[in-house]
Amino acid sequence: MGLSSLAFYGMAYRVPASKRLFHILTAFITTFAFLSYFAMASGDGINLRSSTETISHKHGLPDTTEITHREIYYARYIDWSLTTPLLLLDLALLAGLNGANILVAIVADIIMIMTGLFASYGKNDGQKWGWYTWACIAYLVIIYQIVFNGRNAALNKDSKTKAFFAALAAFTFVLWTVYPIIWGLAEGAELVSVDAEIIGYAILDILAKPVFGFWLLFTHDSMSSTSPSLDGFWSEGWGAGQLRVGDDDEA
Ligand code: RET
Repeated sequence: MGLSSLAFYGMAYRVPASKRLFHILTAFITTFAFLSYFAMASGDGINLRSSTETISHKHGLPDTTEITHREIYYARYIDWSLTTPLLLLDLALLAGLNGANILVAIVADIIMIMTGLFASYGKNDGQKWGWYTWACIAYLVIIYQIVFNGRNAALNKDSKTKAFFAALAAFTFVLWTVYPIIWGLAEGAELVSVDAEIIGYAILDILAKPVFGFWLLFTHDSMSSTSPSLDGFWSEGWGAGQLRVGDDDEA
């Protein structure tokens, strides 16, 4: 993550400021992920969840309640709450999605990650799967915005951009759908170990961030049509004709 961040900042430096939006967003994504992995590797951003489990006994013995513990890597959720909105922004800008739809997709995404975090700390199945359900509904809203509305918005773009958006959105959709499956098997049903969970998420994170980023930026740099060119403050700073400090004093 660290190396790909350096590569993305380097790639940003090589293009004019007006063409740097995708580079900067993508470099932020891997920078946040690098910091989150640094936290988890050094033992930060992890704590224990205690949940209660009811054990029913045969032969007429009364049910007993058992308390179980599992490590929760909450740094992941801080990372995802910052990086998944930026990933969606990359896709939405590529498709040319309008501002209202982008806002809905990003708010749904933040809801998905926050409710996912609550699900992870669920003390019983009701809390765990209740929060998980809200997160899945939020995920469906994101899919609707990016896949359905995004595809419609991309129809107004040239054929190369359209095809590129379709491929990148399909890649993202397939990858993102594996996250709730891992969650269900790991933090949810506890069918897989914490180690397997770490490996699963690590593979997905590498595909969803550096691989996504290199694909986006290399393709983008070779296709001038995909890049929104941002002039004004973004590339020039406040200059003559935009903000004239002290105008009132001179009058
Ligand atoms: C959770 C659990 C609750 C249900 C759903 C989830 C979805 C998570 C997703 C995460 C994507 C993360 C990415 C990280 C990049 O590195 C929170 C696991 C639906 C889609 C792309």
